[in-house]
Amino acid sequence: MNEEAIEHCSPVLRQAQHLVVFTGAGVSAESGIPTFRDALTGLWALHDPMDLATPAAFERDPALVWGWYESRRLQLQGKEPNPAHHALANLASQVPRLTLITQNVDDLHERAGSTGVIHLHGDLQSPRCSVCAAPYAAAAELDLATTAQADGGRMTPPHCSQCNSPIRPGVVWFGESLPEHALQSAFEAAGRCDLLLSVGTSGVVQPAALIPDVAAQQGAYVIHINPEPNHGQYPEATHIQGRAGQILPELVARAFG
Ligand code: BV8
Ligand code: ZN
Repeated sequence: MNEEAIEHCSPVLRQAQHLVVFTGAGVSAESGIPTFRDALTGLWALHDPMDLATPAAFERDPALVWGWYESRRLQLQGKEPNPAHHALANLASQVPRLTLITQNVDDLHERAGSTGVIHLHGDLQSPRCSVCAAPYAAAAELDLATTAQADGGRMTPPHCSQCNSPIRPGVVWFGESLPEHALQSAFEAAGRCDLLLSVGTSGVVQPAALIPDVAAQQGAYVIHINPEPNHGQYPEATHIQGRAGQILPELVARAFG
């Protein structure tokens, strides 16, 4: 673990007045949720997420796309928040102001106790009608084994009770705009904060990847936590190399005792 970097960053965290935390799939990796960069496994090994996470894919084969998202939503029920999620939930009571922005579509931040989480890419828990956007209460339990095996993971999406159109996952697909209010709030917070902590993101997906830049450009201190060596996406940032589940609890303990 980056002893020196943690030593250097803990006083910065202790003095933060408005902290923005920006998370990616890496913060959920230690909960057993594969990141986007991990290869898909099992039934989905033949597919590239980029091919499935698009409006065209849903248009072309709604059952394949709905089956993929249902399998991810239901797998999530067996997962728990990890020490990184808990450290971030704990941090909210230690700093004067914390804004948590996530690219993730899981609900692990909320299940660890974080509130007011800004989901830039939607979430798996809020399917809606693909035409009139009426919310759809997804089946709490579903015997994933039988449904998934039924037809190579394909599951016919339910239909809207209002207009009978197919229900779609409540996530933002590639090529779709991000929710206006969420993006606006995220840019505003990044534009005002004095410290931005980026955790477990490859910084590839736009426009979310601009958030740390917006903070750095207005003079905020930016820290990245990632096990990969610094990919140079944000050269002016401080990089703590390591796993979020290990680094975050240590950083918070060092900063607040
Ligand atoms: C938009 C929901 C425009 C779905 C997601 C060409 C064609 C079409 C579009 C584009 C194009 N070129 C660029 C674009 C724009 C595109 C984009 O950015 N593409 C990329 C791939 C180049 N963006 C979009 O399409 C966005 N919309 O631009 O709209 C527009 C404008 C006007 C009008 C109409 C349209 C929409 C993007 C949202 C896509 N949806 N998710 C779903 O989940 O299925 S994004 C998806 O990928 C995830 O949600 C996540 O946000 C993202 C992956 O990023 P990360 O979170 O960083 O995860 P990743 O796996 O990459 O990295 C994990 C990191 O964790 C690694 O660095 C790893 O080292 C680290 N790690 C691993 N273990 C740990 C760890 N870190 C800490 N601890 C550990 N233990
Ligand atoms: Zn409808």
